Amino acid sequence: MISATCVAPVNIALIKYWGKRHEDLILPVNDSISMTLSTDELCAKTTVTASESFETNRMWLNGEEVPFEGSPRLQRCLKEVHRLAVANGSQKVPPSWKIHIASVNNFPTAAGLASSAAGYACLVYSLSRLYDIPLNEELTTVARQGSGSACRSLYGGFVQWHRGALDDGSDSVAKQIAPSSHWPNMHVLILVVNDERKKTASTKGMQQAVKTSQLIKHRVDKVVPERITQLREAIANHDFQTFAEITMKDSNQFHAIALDTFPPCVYMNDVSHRIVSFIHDYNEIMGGYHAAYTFDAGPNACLYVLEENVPHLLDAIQKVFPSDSFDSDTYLRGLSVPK
Ligand code: 2P0
Repeated sequence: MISATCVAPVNIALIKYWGKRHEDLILPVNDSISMTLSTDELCAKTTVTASESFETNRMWLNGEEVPFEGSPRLQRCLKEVHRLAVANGSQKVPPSWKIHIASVNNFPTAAGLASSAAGYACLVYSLSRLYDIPLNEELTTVARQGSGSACRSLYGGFVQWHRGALDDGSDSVAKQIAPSSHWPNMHVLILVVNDERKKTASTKGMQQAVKTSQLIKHRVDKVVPERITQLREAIANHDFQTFAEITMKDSNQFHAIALDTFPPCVYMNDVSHRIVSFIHDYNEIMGGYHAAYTFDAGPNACLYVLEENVPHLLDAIQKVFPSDSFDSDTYLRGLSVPK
């Protein structure tokens, strides 16, 4: 018997991935950029074990068994890992041995908090340790085939997922732009508005968007390429003003596309929109961008803020959104201030 245990954090996109050009290979229609959070906060922890005595491949998520054979994505990841093990000449695990996977998230699953990104990144990285495969761009193509955004969680700091041009997806890889030490005072506050499972899963939502949204074509051709260049420059120069503006605009455009999808996908709720207004008012009072919001496929807010501005912002949030101003199933709390 042989085992490996790893932890992988979530990543929060600054320029969003939304839409595929190939469903099975998970090839995106546009590049995206994210920041990976620190491992002490929102993360997945996975143990993979291979044994001669296991009769089938099995997986447990948060203690409950999930059907391994019923998940083409899990099977594809394992198949790709086997392929890389052969290509790398690794003989650590005999090919006939079956594996057991046990994974836990320390945050709500499928509530728009990037659980599949951390989950598949963690699975693929744990398998790479088990099979003795190096962490490199090729490994990101394996995580990508579990869940698109997972390829970005294999690296820390600021990461770009390149859409690539090839039909086989071999150039659709994640690359680190800068490690977290490059901008150590960049923090993220996560305001949990609602931790229920989202109504429209991302995979389905983006499929519908590609089919029905007219805005998505404009975004892919005319908007994202320029934003990628500008955001990379802003990160390189520690330029929070440009960083904040691009991040907020890209979140808004992603949700505009969700609404332009037919039937529409509504991920943000009234509390989310109140947070957007609050951040704009706050920035106006402060005389410049001191905080930037971004929302994924759910109502929860991620706020980017520099460390020196965290106490003041938290204080303002607590004044404007006292916890008793929400009904029982809607609440808001500052969850993390990771590095
Ligand atoms: C992102 N999201 O860039 C965007 C922004 C949600 C909103 O990546 O179908 O769970 O497994 O590739 O990766 C969510 O999509 O979808 C996502 P699949 P995934 O983070």
